[in-house]
Amino acid sequence: MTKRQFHLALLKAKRELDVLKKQRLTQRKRRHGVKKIALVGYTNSGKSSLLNYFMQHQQKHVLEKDMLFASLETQSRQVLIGGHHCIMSDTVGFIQGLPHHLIEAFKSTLEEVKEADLLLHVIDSASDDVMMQIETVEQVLKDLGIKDIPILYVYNKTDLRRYALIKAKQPSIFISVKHQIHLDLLENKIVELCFNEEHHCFFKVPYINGAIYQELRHHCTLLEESYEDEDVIMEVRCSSAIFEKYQAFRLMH
Ligand SMILES: Nc1nc2c(ncn2[C@@H]2O[C@H](COP(=O)(O)OP(=O)(O)OP(=O)(O)O)[C@@H](O)[C@H]2O)c(=O)[nH]1
Ligand SMILES: [Mg+2]
Repeated sequence: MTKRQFHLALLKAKRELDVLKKQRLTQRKRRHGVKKIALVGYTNSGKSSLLNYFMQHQQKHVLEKDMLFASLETQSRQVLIGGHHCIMSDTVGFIQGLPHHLIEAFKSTLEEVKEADLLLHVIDSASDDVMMQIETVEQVLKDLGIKDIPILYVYNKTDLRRYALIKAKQPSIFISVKHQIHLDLLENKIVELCFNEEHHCFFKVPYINGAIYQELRHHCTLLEESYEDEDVIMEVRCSSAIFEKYQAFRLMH
């Protein structure tokens, strides 16, 4: 791709992003409650392919292409993971060296990521730049202020290279979407992180954080609840994903 083509692609992306921003606002209002999983990762790593795999029994497909910025919008679909209904969001691919004026536009497409219970960081394990790509994505997440949402590192495209050479970040899983390798293990891992309620803990939620309270009520098994002057104390059983995500509200003993 020439420099000129690259800039034209960016300009086109910017225009489309403005339209999509409006659509997303209305979409987001409609959904809450179900577990949310967001696919993040460098451009071309296989995010849309993975979402398509999970939606293979449904009609609609998301755009999957070997090109820069194939996915410009955050597309969310309802999928079944290990028998559980989840919302899975495909996001715009991250990229290094994005021109300054486009960074904000890209970040606004990632608002959805902040609301996720689990992030699947999809990595092209066959890329020569794998470390740079992982770091770029982590920097974007950091810039978005995301630090408490659990991440599963999904090393994709293992059909292309001897992935044993990669020192994986944890927790991780090695898959190939194209050849459907280890996708069952991926599904198990997601269930383990999202649905196994292995934590027994207390949350202290100020009354002014009504939305957080609702989320916890929806995602946890409530054992007991008591009311203080400004907070509600919840004793619950919850998954690792919730345990990490709402860390700031957890009562430490
Ligand atoms: N060899 C191989 N190719 C794959 C695999 N998974 C996806 N691909 C290919 O990688 C290319 C990019 O896949 P996408 O799913 O569009 O990637 P993406 O992460 O959504 O890309 P952006 O939308 O640009 O961020 C496509 O040509 C896919 O067919 C895999 O497991 N092995
Ligand atoms: Mg895509």
